[in-house]
Amino acid sequence: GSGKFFVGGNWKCNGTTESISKLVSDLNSANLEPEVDVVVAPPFVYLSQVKNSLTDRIEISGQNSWVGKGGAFTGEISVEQLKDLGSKWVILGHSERRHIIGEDDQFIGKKAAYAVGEGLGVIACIGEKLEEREAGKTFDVCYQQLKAFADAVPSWDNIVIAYEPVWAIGTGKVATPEQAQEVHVAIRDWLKKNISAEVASKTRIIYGGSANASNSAELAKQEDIDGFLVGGASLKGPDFATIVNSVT
Ligand code: G2H
Repeated sequence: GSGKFFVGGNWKCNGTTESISKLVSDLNSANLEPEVDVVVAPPFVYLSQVKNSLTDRIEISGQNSWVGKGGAFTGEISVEQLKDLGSKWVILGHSERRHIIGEDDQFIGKKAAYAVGEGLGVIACIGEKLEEREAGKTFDVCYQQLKAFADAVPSWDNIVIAYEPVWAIGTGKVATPEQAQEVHVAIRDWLKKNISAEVASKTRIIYGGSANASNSAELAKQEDIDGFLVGGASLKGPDFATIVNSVT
């Protein structure tokens, strides 16, 4: 793998004041391997609650951010506001935003460029749909989404790539370690050819899509899997801790 193992919990649009308070207290009492970067992404409205109650051992991420400086953009949250509340990261290009909300490659690239420029780390998500995999287009789709990030961002220092095959997201149908490894290698090769050997070897490539406490250890053994972006299983503190501790 490349650098420190990285595990993010993407809480998506889940939780209440009460359930999040329970989750935070479970995370605060969990034993987490020291050699892992751990990040959670609560819904915006709970960011302050989480920041004010969660151990500093775990960093905070936004689940999205506005494409530029804040202002008259009803319903949006700016990078500046995320930073103000203590976020170090933002998730961009998640498939739910691509395919349900309709964000396209260029818009996502611009968002990433702005966030990176303002000093926020970006968890840059890419991944193919089932029909694209079945049509043999997995690499093409991933390369196109990667290129949109690459064309826009000024630097790769603060970017983690999350490979999330859409058919594995929230479906319980996790990619096999071999399927994930194959794409992670392809992503690293793409970075080597198109950015630099240094970026290819330093950039963490994490896996997302039905990662859980029972399958993370096998996936984490793969040479090019540098961590996880976890949805459903990140809502349970002990399960999330198990995934964090699956570092090899
Ligand atoms: C993929 C993942 C987290 P889940 O979206 O980003 O969610 O683990 O629920 O498949």
